[in-house]
Amino acid sequence: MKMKHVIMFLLVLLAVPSVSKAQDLQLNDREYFERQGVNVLVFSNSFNGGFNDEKNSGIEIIHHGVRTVQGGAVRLNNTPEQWDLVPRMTDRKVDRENGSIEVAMRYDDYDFDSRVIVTAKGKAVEISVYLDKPVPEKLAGEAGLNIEFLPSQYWLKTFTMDGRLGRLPRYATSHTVTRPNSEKPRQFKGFKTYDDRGTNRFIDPLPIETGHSLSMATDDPSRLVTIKSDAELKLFDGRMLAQNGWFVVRSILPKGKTGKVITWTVEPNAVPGWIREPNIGFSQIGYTPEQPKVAVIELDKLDTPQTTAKLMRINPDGSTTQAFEGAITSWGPYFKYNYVKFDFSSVKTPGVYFIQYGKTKTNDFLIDAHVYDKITDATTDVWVPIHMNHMYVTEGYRTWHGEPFKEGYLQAPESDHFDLHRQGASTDTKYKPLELIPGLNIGGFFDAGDFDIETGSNINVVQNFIRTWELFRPQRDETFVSQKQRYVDLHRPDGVPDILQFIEHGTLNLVAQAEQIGHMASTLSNSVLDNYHHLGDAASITDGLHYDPSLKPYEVSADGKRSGTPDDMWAFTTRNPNLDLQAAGIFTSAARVLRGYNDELADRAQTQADRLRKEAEQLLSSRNSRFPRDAQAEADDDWLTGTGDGTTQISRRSRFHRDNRRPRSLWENLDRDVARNLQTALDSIPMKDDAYKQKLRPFVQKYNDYIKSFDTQNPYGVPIGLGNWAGVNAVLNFGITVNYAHIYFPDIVSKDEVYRVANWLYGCHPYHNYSFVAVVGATRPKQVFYGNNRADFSAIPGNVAPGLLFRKPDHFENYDDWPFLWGQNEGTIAGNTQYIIFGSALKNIVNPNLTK
Ligand SMILES: [Ca+2]
Ligand SMILES: [Ca+2]
Ligand SMILES: [Ca+2]
Repeated sequence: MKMKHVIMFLLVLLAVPSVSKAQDLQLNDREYFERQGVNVLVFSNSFNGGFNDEKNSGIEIIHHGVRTVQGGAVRLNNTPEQWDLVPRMTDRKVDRENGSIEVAMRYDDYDFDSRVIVTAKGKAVEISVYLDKPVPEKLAGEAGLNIEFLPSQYWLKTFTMDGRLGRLPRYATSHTVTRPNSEKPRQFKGFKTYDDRGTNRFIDPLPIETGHSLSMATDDPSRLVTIKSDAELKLFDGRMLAQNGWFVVRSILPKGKTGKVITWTVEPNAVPGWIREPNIGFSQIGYTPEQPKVAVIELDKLDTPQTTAKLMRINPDGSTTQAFEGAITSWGPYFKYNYVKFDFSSVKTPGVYFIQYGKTKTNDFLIDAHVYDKITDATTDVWVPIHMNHMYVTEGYRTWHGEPFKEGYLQAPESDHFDLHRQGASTDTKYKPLELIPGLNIGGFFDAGDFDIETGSNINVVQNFIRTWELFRPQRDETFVSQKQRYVDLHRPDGVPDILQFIEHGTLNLVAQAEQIGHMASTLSNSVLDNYHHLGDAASITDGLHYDPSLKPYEVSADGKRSGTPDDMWAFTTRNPNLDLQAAGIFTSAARVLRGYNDELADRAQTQADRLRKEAEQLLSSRNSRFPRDAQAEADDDWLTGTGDGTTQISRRSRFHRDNRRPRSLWENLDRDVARNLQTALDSIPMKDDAYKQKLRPFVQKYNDYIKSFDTQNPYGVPIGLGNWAGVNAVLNFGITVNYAHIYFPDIVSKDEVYRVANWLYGCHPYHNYSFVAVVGATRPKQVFYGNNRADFSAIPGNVAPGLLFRKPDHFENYDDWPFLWGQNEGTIAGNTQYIIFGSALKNIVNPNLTK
């Protein structure tokens, strides 16, 4: 045996006893219960994200490879919403001897503690709730043991409750009651997710069924889960309150009792001998003839790898022939799966192909010199114009949205905010709290799946468009934009390059902020939570009428211009000179770009740039300044204004030395961390002489080693993030730097490296092989994204998903039938415009004549 084979053989030997010997659930080394086809996780992920209930936490079941059950915990609502209170995990104990995991959780708002113990019992787990003190009076009848089932994996399937038959509905149509607001457990920070229209009552869903023995998905062995309890089980449909709700099973905790108060026996069915289908990762865009072509195949750890795979060609007459057969090579284990590779780089004949690995065939894809030609078109022609705020946006017969926020923006009062913003005690403006700040309802881009203008993101957007314009001058004109009519029409050329119009649109809002407020707002955002989670036409988020507190809620003034409904958006205006400095940089470069196209706006931008820069410098340098200096803001300002020089420029993420607050030089930063700082150095090359470029060479060499280091870190050769928001921004950053390193130093960073990130984005990644970009040219893009049309299980073309969300301890996930997890499916305006730079650079490398 060759060494590699010996290792493979040993791995198989090691893997077998721990999983397949016993068909009972076992507590494994990664601290979850496992049998073939079933993983039961107990607070491997706890409720501690930035947005309360992210449907990612508590007791979870990964059932035949799909995380279909989560949210198992003591909860205070029949069907918890995102902003309902979540318990804080105060302790977690793993008891290997008894095969159990104990979790202590606490609701600080109600001084309420409980413990949940999950114990393996044969093929089932027993879930028990223990109380040392009875349920607090206020929560009696409200606190219960809940667990949630993923609607898209359970709808249309059959269930039984105590033998009675039912079918889980595709759409929410069960029953609700209303109850007095005084009975509702408080929501996150006291916000309200609902507008009760003056009734003073909230909606409470009624159960679809109740009983003591529930089987979910009796018609699908891979989803069948049975729950039995002496306590009453209630089955609810969480979508009655919120489109992102799940099916909920719940037992109310008894009043006045302590000790073991509820026990459930939960048995997820396992399909005998189940082995996950191989996930063949490849680029759904396809490949150019000369580029490397390596499929990464993700295998169940119990699967035996094939020795070869085939590349099949689909001929123009519809017949299929074998184009290539090649060896499968082992990469090895990465988290829970095993990885092998199939290299078919030698196939260079243009055509339509698919991969055949054992019995698994992929969908078809192209090998052709032009596969990258259109990769940014959906993003620039469709996604970006649809996200233009304060405009009516139309496409053919369809109106994407009317003109939003016609009543403008009010000065935010001192407040905490549900989207992680804050308005300090001082407004730092001449406006009184809730006074109208004129002129802000112009220009700007919706943030992401929500509709606010995050100033920092909008600065990034304009910066990304300016970089794209100055580097590639794309003349593409597919969008009609009339600022006078406040009207955007897709696929209607108007004689002006669209990128220029996007720069203008972003600048219009940012300059208005500087002029009207005097400095940059942190955000222009919703004032009430009940219109923040809006899904639908952006123009209907607010009533378009000025808020007048002298009127009663829902009352409209006689002249039809004012209403008593407090729905107007707010401007958060606490001053941040670092943000002002960033804006000043943008204004200088926007003025440069807009000169000759919109001179009036160019002048206004330059005026604000000069004023903001001067005032920001004063604020930052004054001895008793309450503002810490932000090196990134200065670096961006340097780059954008073209004033950076290689000796004083500061890297994007570096910080000042603590001791003397002296900025580190670029070279010091490159010495410390070339991966983080090379992009800044590359951006300056056009302004520098040859000596600068020569001095950079050894750092580019080091960066090339860094690129190659990913080949041993994971099977996919790109940086893979493990955070609570999947890592597409880091991957795009990496891709942009690789592209630029290749453009300026092709003898060091070879052209082969620029395809790494493209492969990852377009389908060569864990979990599934769909393209993360809803892009032109891909055979199988993702179908659902967390865009503002997510309630329709749809996508806005050109969106870029964050991608693979990591769930501890070993699970990567990207749902493509459930759009509502923002950490894996929400494209953002900053990320999508970053993608335009990445894509423009890649197109330009592959086909230099393309973008002009
Ligand atoms: Ca936002
Ligand atoms: Ca245009
Ligand atoms: Ca209003």
